[in-house]
Amino acid sequence: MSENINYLNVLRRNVLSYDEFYADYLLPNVPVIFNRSLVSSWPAFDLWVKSCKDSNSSHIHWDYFQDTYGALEVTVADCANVDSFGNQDRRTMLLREVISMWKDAEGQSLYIKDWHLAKQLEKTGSPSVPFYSTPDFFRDDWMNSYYTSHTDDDFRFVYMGAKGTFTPLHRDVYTSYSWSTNVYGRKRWWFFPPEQTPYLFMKYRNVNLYDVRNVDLKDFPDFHRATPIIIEQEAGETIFVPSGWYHQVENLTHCISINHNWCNSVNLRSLYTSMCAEVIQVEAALEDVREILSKGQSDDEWKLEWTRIVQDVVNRDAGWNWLTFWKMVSHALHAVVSPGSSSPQGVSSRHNVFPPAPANLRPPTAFILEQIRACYDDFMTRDRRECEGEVQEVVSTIGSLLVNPGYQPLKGFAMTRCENGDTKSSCPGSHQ
Ligand SMILES: O=C(O)CCC(=O)C(=O)O
Ligand SMILES: [Fe+2]
Repeated sequence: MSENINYLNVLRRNVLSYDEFYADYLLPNVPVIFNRSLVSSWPAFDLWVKSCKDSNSSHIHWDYFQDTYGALEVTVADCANVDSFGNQDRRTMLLREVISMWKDAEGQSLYIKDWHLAKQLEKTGSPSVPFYSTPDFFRDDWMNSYYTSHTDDDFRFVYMGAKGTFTPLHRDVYTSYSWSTNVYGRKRWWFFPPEQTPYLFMKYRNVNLYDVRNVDLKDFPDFHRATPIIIEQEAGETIFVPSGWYHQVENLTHCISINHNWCNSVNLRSLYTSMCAEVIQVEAALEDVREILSKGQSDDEWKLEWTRIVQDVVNRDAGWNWLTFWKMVSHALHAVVSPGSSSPQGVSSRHNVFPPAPANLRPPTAFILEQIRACYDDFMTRDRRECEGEVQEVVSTIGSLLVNPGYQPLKGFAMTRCENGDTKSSCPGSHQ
């Protein structure tokens, strides 16, 4: 493994315009690090970190964490223990329990991950100060815009761990992007461009490498061909993690970071493809269920039930399915073609903490529509049973909006029926 020098000269950049970020990093899908000026207005730096002027050093403001967030639940990964699926063991603890262990120099392998702090504070209506805001480059974020306004979940996280804790090699969920800002401490990152993904997998097995610092070349014989970008991220710096790049992260000191997983029109096709792959995987795993279902029922009955079961399992396994994907797209598309109007049909709205990005902080409208249309057109070629019920309602609206951006769906959109009794999509270009 040798370091990839091709990207290094463009990696650290001062704050740019959105158009430069879009052209130089989002579209080519390559990483970049921004300096502290991107996030200089964040209260977290003052609230969470105490500077000692005399020694010109700083440390984590533990008392603030204890007093303000101590009673909150956090998910803690134990970096020293791997479960039977090859993931770090996870458990739920109160923040104050973890901090008191750290104060006693215990629990050095514990790493607080995926802590939904912003969501927790919003839920409890906490009067505490908002600790950060999303940098402009990352506001065109369809995942958080949809999830925060329509579900109880989100992809906005805080990470906190002692020196030596780490996140094993992975690709972000659904090939989403991430961005990650170090509020305190230093991290080392390894980045592998997507074309090097095959070097990170076992020969003949669909298992990726766990720790790039400890590789058995008998199991991963092509790993020596990999040329990762290795960088050290300082406090205050923000990293953009492109879509589909495998990466590993190690905390070189005690660290606190804030990160989001996110997506938009630029990586939408990649998310769509990852959903198709997830469906294939679940179908293969449920082959015996398929056999049982197919016995004694008409083709149409069992196939519809089978599709529903697969979508249900995809949802439980990956955290979303076609319905969520298309609702998210619908939410974003609505904001592009008819900003200011109410949410699309089939989607209930609630308090909007993450509004869709304004036009100057997103790609050109024609590009956005083109990306959605590509996914839509492909979806229309898939088994029509995936587009039934609520999915059909949402996808129909998307189809209509793509053709006629001023389209206003009627309440209770009617499904048409084929002569043989099948439900049939009434979206333009439906799969028939
Ligand atoms: O900071 C970490 O440990 C992991 C962060 C990460 O994987 C990400 O932001 O995508
Ligand atoms: Fe990641």
